[in-house]
Amino acid sequence: MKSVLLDDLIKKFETAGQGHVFNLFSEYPDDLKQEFINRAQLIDLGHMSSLIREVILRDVQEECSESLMPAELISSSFASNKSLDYLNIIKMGEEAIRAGRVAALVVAGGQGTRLGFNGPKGILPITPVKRKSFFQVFAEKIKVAQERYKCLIPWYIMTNESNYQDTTLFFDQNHSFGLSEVHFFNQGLIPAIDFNGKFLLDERGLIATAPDGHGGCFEALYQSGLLSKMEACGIDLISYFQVDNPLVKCIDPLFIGLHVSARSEMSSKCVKKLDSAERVGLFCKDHEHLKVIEYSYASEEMLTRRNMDGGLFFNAGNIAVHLLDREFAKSMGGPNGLKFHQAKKVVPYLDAQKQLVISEQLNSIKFEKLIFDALSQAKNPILLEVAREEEFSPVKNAKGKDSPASCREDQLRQCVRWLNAVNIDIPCTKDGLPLFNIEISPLFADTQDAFVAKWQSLDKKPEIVGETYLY
Ligand code: UD2
Repeated sequence: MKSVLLDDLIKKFETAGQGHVFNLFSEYPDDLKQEFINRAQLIDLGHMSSLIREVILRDVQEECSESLMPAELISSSFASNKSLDYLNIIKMGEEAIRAGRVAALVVAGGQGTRLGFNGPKGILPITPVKRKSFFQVFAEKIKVAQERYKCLIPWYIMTNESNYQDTTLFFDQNHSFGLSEVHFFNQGLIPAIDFNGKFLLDERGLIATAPDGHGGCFEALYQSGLLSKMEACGIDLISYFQVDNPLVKCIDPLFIGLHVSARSEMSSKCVKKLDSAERVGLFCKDHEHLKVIEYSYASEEMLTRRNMDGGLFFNAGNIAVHLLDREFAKSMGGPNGLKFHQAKKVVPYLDAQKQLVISEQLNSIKFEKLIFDALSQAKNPILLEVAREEEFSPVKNAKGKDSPASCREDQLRQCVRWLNAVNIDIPCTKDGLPLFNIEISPLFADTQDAFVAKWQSLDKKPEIVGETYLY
């Protein structure tokens, strides 16, 4: 880089109070210098300065107003009653899918630190018998939907700069699991700061940055040109889910039908909370707006408040399954889109003596945009309550609750329920776990109704006498 341009860059950082990041620069080899400059040039210093002012000077804390009430929702009984209204909604959803209006979007750009798994979380083996990855499970659900509705369902996968390579390689090695329309896009990166508002240098001496939150998908979809591609091929409904939940219904005609019939711009699914401490966001109504208050920002009073009947007052848990109108997603990717939240984290950094410091205490602030903040700006949002056991078993931790083991158990219990629905009894432990592993591929059936129909269509029924894989 010409020295005049470098001097200009250094001056900009000095003016922003971040000139210290160049302290070690002269000692870097040329390739690292270039990488440093490339990353530094991408940073919006003006935006960062205003974010830092807000955080450091006003120490903005997340607060939730007292005017919150429980969110209005469509109960899960709507699906079980199979009423005429229900059948009409399903028909609307299926028409939208068949018309090629729906795409799938999975956010897989998180850093997955709690899981302690090195690669991208989506490639982790997660099913009980075939040890399929999250990505393969989702791919099979999308494939089944394409075959059922005779349409093409593009799949957009949000990665971040550090897991993009491994993720795309995994799909190449697996020939995208037979899907023809899989698109990857990187979300934005944003610098982390110390408690004095200063950028940090990471272990390589580059300005420490982190993915900008799953809410970064709006801007990233726009910047990548994928929103324009969607418009060109008639996609106006985006079925959004997270990479860590293999029970999710990737393409759900009921959810899509409700969203379309309400002319909604953004809709969400929820489950009844297990208990007041469950680490999920709380859906609530703030005057006429649907909102999610993240568990980490909610007051103890809000988390534990009870109804007269003893149930939780705020009982609708966010499972991070949304439906987005394409034009709404575009508007959320613009300057009036989502605000940044701040989270205090431990970020290893290089000190002035080029020593890598791994602090025992929280030493930095990361900024992230959260997709559910868009709900309060969406017209006619729909909140659909679903059965937890059928649609939600996230993998967050290496062991215990919300772990690969607990998720496999939830998948096994689902197989037992589906087999019981066709009068096949499976020997189980007192916890309802089958005495042998069973796995039902989405290619065999992706919902209980589909399983019953498929099973009844078989002239020769498979015998379930030991470890079984139905596909
Ligand atoms: C999220 C929700 C929580 C509940 C739970 C359900 C938030 C803050 N909390 O908890 O309310 O719905 O999920 O499982 O959303 N991700 C990215 N890029 C990022 C950050 C995250 O793609 O920059 C993805 C990540 O790959 C994962 C998902 O977003 O699939 C959630 O990640 P998280 O760790 O931010 O949120 P979590 O799991 O604590």
